[in-house]
Amino acid sequence: MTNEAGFLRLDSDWAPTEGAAGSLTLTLTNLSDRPLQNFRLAFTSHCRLDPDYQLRGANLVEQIYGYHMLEPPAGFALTRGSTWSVTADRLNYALQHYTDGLKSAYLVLEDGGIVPVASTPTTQNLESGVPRLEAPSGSRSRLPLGMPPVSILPFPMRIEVAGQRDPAGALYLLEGKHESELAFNAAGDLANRLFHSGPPLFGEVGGIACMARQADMAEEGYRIDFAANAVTVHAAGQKGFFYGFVTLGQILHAARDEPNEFTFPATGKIYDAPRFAWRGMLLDVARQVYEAKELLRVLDLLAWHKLNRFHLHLSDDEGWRLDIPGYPQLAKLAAWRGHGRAIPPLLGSPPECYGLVYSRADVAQLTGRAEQLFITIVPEIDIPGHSYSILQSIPELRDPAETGSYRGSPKNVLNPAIHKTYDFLQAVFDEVARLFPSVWIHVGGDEVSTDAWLDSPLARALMREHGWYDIRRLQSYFLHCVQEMTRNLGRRTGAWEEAALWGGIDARDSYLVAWKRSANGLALAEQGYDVVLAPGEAYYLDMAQSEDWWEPGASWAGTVPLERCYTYNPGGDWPEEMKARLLGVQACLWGENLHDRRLFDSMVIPRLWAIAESAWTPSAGKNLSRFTALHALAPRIGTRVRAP
Ligand code: TNX
Repeated sequence: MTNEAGFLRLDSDWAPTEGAAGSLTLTLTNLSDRPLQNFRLAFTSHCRLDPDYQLRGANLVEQIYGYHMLEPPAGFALTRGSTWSVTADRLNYALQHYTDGLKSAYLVLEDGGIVPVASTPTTQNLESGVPRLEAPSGSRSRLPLGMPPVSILPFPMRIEVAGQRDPAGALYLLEGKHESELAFNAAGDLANRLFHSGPPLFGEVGGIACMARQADMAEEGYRIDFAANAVTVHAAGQKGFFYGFVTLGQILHAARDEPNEFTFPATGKIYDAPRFAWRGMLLDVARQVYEAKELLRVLDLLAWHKLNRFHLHLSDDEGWRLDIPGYPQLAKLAAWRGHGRAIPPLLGSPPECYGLVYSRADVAQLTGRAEQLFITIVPEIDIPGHSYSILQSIPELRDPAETGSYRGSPKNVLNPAIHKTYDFLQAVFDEVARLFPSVWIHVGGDEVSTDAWLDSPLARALMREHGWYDIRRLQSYFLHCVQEMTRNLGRRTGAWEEAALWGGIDARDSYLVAWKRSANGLALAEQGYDVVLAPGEAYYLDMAQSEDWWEPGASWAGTVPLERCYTYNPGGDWPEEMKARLLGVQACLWGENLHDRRLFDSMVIPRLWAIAESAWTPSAGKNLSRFTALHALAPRIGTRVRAP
């Protein structure tokens, strides 16, 4: 690697054009001390050149998703201090935010050497600006009148408290049995990991005495009685005790940090139980890389807000994260992107090798921590679509007669007519089931371009054999086979809403996530499926929070400002008789726009806490101004929030 970082700069600008997706102009400036010749420019972006693109000033050498390699006209030299401009007309969509544009770039020299290029965020109409990295600001509002001065998020079902106690001492367990002790320790360890400064919230002696009493109530419910000498938590078992102690930890934390506004009550009661059994978050660890220790931190944040499902999206076109016995190519190739590798740099990744494989020890650590926090990690292997990384590393899974690409993208769909596909999947699900105790295994099923199978003679032969005329029938055939595998492993199948189409998977041991639009959830329930709602227009944390160009995020589902996220009422329009099919809700954080990790906090917080409140608190108990006053006290990723 030639070390000339900072000496080559790539600026990019997007200009809208009428009736088309606009044009993107790239300008490479040579600020180095030597002229450049015989080079190629590679860049990654979210938007792509459309199949009928037009380029001015360069030729397209290669394109794979948002990876593009351009070549200047023959004989072109980029002298010192000069610039080279290229304009691309016809993109695959009209850009809305800077994150739709360029994410990384580099040069490839004639001898194969790589030169780094600093790419600046894409502008719109050459208007300067800076990406918004921080959460939308605004000073913390005060609690609305009439609200009890306690800080609990998600807010409990019913609360009647009064008076106040000195919050200086820690909560300690004066009296409890094995189950409540475990729960107390789990809540205490959690609080210690989340809050490093200040005296601990949970301790062994001193401060606020807690007692735990077994009671007949819902598994995750609890009741807290506040009295001058002690606080008593009633619950049916560990989960309820845990949530009760977390509530006490939150109350104490706010009473110490914001004593003018919040108190630790002296008397009264809290009655609490969750609205939904499924309170989740999806994290896309395929498009971007998260080390196991970062995931531990996410688990802590989920647990502190009583979320109980962590959907790990472990595979996608751009990456694969597990080592599967018998298929070493996955850990060697599918897990990595880089220049000249089976998967090129994508979505902001550099020319150097970028990726990660979770070891068995990593997964054991994650599932162990999740169990302590009463979270189920739901693993997802996204098939048959979104499988480019698999196919690039195990080419035998392609029909050799399949050719070309579709709609400008490489083929990324597993072929249901190839026997080896099922041997492969059996090995994958065996290992997934060995690693993850979750009763649910999510198998994807979204966005399958069935065009991919049209030119596969093997796929056509399979259709003839079954007398099928519609190629899409193959998708449900495939998913049924996969469901059979997960069933034989003693697990239930999760999938995206498309798994209900064309002869959907068996509803008896599955659940589907409705993501395209909220109304689809009810339609699935009417077909007999258990449903998790994760509508893009309200619960996709990768959506931008305003229309501003400098706001990070995607826009296919519109913008998702905090208010929209908070006020969405899951199942609010469902008829009563269908509600039993609504398992709950989940936030989804997809990774296309998250190569800059500084964006994580502002994309996730506070919108995730808004979703946590809808997942837990009865809809009549929600209150946006109370939420706005409380969420600023919540911990963030890696830092403790300071009161403004
Ligand atoms: C749609 S949600 C997808 C993902 C993308 C996401 C971006 C779903 C099942 N598929 O592959 O990352 O949109 O918002």
